Amino acid sequence: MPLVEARPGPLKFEWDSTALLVIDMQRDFLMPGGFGESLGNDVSQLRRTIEPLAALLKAWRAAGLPVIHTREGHLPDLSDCPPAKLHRGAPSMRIGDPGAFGRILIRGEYGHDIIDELQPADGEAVVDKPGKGAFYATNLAEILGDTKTLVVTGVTTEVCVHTTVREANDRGYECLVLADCVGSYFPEFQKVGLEMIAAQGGIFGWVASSPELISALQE
Ligand code: TIU
Repeated sequence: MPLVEARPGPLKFEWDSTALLVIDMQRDFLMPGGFGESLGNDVSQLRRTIEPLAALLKAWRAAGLPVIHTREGHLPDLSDCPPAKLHRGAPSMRIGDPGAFGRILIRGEYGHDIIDELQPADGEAVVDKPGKGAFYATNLAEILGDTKTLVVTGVTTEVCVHTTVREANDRGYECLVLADCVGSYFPEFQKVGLEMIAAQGGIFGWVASSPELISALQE
């Protein structure tokens, strides 16, 4: 049984019941000039995840293991976007407004899609989600089938990654969050967000880094 060094302790799992989740690595969140930046955020804090994630994807695909990508976004008529989400805060651009990369977080627009560096490969599932959590209003649980362990990556650590890990935890999955492959616009949230997952004996799961998992893959 493979074993990965992690916090709060080593995680044992089986490759054939493990899937890689890549959360919301979308242009609107990661590209300079996009929605994330319009909220006043420093996108470089997210962009440092691109290189390690690309390396992980390469090793993961070489091993023939499943990859599931998610994208946060809404239908063009915004019928799946609660007004509370649409009107929250005071961003200079709102969901559905025209942005540098098309209408912000609208399915089918250039900005809604995944960044070039991490484009899904043929056959990999892409789950479109209207919420922060990847299980809410999606068929993710069906896609996962008998999967027991989720390797969780993507952005942002304290928002969509955390919400998804919490949803997964309540649904009985073991989550391994890779610190170098998740990113927050806020360094302090990155640090504390990861601590919150592994605290209390792994209250939401485990935290490791991608080189450790890649080594286990190649053993
Ligand atoms: N994917 C995701 O985390 N959506 C967000 O809106 N994150 C923020 O941190 N704003």
